[in-house]
Amino acid sequence: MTPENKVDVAVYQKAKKGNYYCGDSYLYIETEDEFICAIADGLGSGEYALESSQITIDIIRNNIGATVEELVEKCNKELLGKRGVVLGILRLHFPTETYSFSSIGNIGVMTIHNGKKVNRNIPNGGYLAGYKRPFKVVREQLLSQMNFILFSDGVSDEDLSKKLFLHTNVDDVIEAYKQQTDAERKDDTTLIAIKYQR
Ligand SMILES: [Mn+2]
Repeated sequence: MTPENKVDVAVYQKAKKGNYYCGDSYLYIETEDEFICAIADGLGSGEYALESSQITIDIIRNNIGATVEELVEKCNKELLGKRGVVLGILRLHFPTETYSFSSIGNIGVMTIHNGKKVNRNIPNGGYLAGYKRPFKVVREQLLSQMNFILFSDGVSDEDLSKKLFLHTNVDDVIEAYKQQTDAERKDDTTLIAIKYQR
């Protein structure tokens, strides 16, 4: 984090046991006006799963400034005829002090304030593969200090212990996660710890 940044990030990522490719892709970018973070998980695993998840992430990278709604729709369009993906996008918008997120399929988004979960996303069912589908976007006020966790479905419910929420430092969140979870993964696993401070 440079002094101008408002957001700290730390990432844990590991491929499914025995796989060379991790089918999960992610990105995070901070600009003057916003911070955006996304995880895309290609259906199945291996090379084709990775291709679809990378296409999705590239679209988001090339459309900074777009709303979460616009990004989900753009990604969906580009995935027609390709392996489907599940997608989670979190966007912090500094000028309006709001955050918004959406999850299509099994990407978890959690918001944490003062060591307590504020919000666990209600994922929209299904996945993106080019077909029009309705989806919800949650939009809330951004408080002066908040933590967020984005994670793919390689993260189990038991893995999300209370301990993770007590840490505000992002490196401590990742360290706590590593200590309590198995080194061998049953599925591709991505967990991103995010801290916002005004
Ligand atoms: Mn997965």
